[in-house]
Amino acid sequence: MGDGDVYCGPEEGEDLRILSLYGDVSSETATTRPTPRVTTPQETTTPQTTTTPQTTTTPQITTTPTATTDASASYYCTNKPASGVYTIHYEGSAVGGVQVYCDMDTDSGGWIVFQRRTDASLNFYQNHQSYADGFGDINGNFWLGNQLLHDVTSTGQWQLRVDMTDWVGGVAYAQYDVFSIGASPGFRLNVGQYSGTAGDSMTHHNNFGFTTMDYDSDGATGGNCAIWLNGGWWYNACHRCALNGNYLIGGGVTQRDQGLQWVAWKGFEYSLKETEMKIRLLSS
Ligand SMILES: [Ca+2]
Repeated sequence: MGDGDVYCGPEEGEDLRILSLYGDVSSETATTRPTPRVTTPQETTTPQTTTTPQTTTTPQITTTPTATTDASASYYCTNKPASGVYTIHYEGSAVGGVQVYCDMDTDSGGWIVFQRRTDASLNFYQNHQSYADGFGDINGNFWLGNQLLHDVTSTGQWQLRVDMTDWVGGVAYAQYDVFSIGASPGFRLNVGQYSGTAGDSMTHHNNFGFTTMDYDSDGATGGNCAIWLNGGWWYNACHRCALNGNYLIGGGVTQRDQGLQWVAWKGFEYSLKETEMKIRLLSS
């Protein structure tokens, strides 16, 4: 949004309220949906037989209790043989589980990836329901879903990691050893204990709800940060990081508050090339 531009209402993105990869879902309710609305391949890209609960011959000697009702590490991305799509189970998940992308390469692996930006192919200017349910392609650009984030992080202590790349080969990350998301509709952010190389831009957003174009829970009294920055986020008034804005092809230095921003690393006038956000169980 350039200087002087003011978005006074939802008209600018009206068509996006029903725009998703799954057709018009605006009349549905969250309770009727069996799984997050993230597209997944028909077949997982990696073998599952060695890690699924029914493989009773596999000794689970690390952190995996056998009780299937316990939200334990076995339900998430631990002990997977390689990065890829896996079915996980957790308290509140759909019958049959939910497919997620596990990052098994970064810092010893075990990460559930819940956001990825690599190009401009997916519009992240989505409404509250879409962010709750998730959208996109789990092997490409996607948001896994706020309801899943809440369900999963409600039990145990979780880490958040954000991996980022710039346009000249630079990489940086931010990690937080405290991370959980509150219940719908607020999906309030609880984050803390930063470490990493990118600088801490997330603590600024701690304790704020998730604001979308149609749900304002930010710290800005004069308007809606999700409209100003073109994507849902846990805005304060408004941001020190915002990774769900419009993807700017070519990226790099841009107008203030545009694109994918991590201010502690690149300032307010730089849009990143790639981002991934992921969570890992720190302790049950
Ligand atoms: Ca506001």
